[in-house]
Amino acid sequence: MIERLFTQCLARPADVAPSREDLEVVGVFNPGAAPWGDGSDDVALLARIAERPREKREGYLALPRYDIEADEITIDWAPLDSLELFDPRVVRVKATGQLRLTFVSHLRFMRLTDGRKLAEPDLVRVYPAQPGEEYGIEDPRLTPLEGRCAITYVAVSHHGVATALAETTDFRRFERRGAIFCPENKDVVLFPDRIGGQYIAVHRPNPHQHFTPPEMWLARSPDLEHWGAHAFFYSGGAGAWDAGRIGAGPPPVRIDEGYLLVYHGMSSPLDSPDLGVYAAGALLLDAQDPSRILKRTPEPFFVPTEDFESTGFVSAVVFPTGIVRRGDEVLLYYGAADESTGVVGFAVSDILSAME
Ligand code: MAN
Repeated sequence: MIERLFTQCLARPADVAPSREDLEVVGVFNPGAAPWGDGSDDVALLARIAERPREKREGYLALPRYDIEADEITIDWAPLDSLELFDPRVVRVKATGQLRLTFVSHLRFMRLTDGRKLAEPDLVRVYPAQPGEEYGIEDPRLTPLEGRCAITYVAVSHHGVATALAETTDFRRFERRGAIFCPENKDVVLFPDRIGGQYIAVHRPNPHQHFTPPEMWLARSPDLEHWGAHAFFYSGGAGAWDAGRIGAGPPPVRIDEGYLLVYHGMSSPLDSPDLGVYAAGALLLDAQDPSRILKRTPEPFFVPTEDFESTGFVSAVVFPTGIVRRGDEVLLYYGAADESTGVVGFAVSDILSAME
């Protein structure tokens, strides 16, 4: 493992105001990040805020969701014996066999000064607004692209987990452009440049029939809305640290040697009750043909070590979703233990030297 240049916890649930007094924030995590772009060292974050009701009812579990028509969070109270509980985040409704979340997420724009200090934690709130978003909007990735910032985000509903596109030019307005990858597909990130005239995305289909563990795929588009030329890209080998679950982290960044793609992985298989440890590795991709993997870190270079990464809503998770390059350093913005947001610095040269 390589040395961290610094680590800082930027925000915990207690630092964030809930949407309503009867709700508690259980997570401020998995943020997208981009340079503010006004000549300062400021960074824009778009963080995921997960909430659930404060009230507890004996024998019941609260299943929050967003009522799109009423434009507010509403709670379904489910008798405990009607549910299968196997994960702090998701439960299965026995009668239908379908999953529900124990929280509902929205997004908040925030401003960091110097990339490391949370100056404005509550600039603008973005709530679910479409039927495909009723169980929440999650894990946004920000990609500076052709003078604006493209946003890919996860839209969860009873139709499943899809990925949608939005864009912003001022880190205040969130202009939706609709679903771009149908369920089940998330951890979608965009390359910051067109390559061969086309936009490129890394995506992570999650097949219901498990002929394979989850894999990362590449797709191409002329306009960011129509995606095709789907091709397998990368998955961890049998028994590897990234064999069980895998997905792109932040969008790839251009460095002299090609594109650096940071991704998350975990060794436990999808249907295992053991959640294991979420850690991050990196791939170096050819700049002209990013489907060519030039090098990779055989082991994760970023694993949970700090208290706020080791203990939380889901323990032992570092989940990078934002990246800002500063010369030979990258700042990684990440979800810690599915609860807090951190920033960590690495030297690009150290990441490259850990690769084979
Ligand atoms: C997984 C986790 C949760 C998330 C759901 C739906 O269970 O990543 O945090 O809410 O998927 O996206």
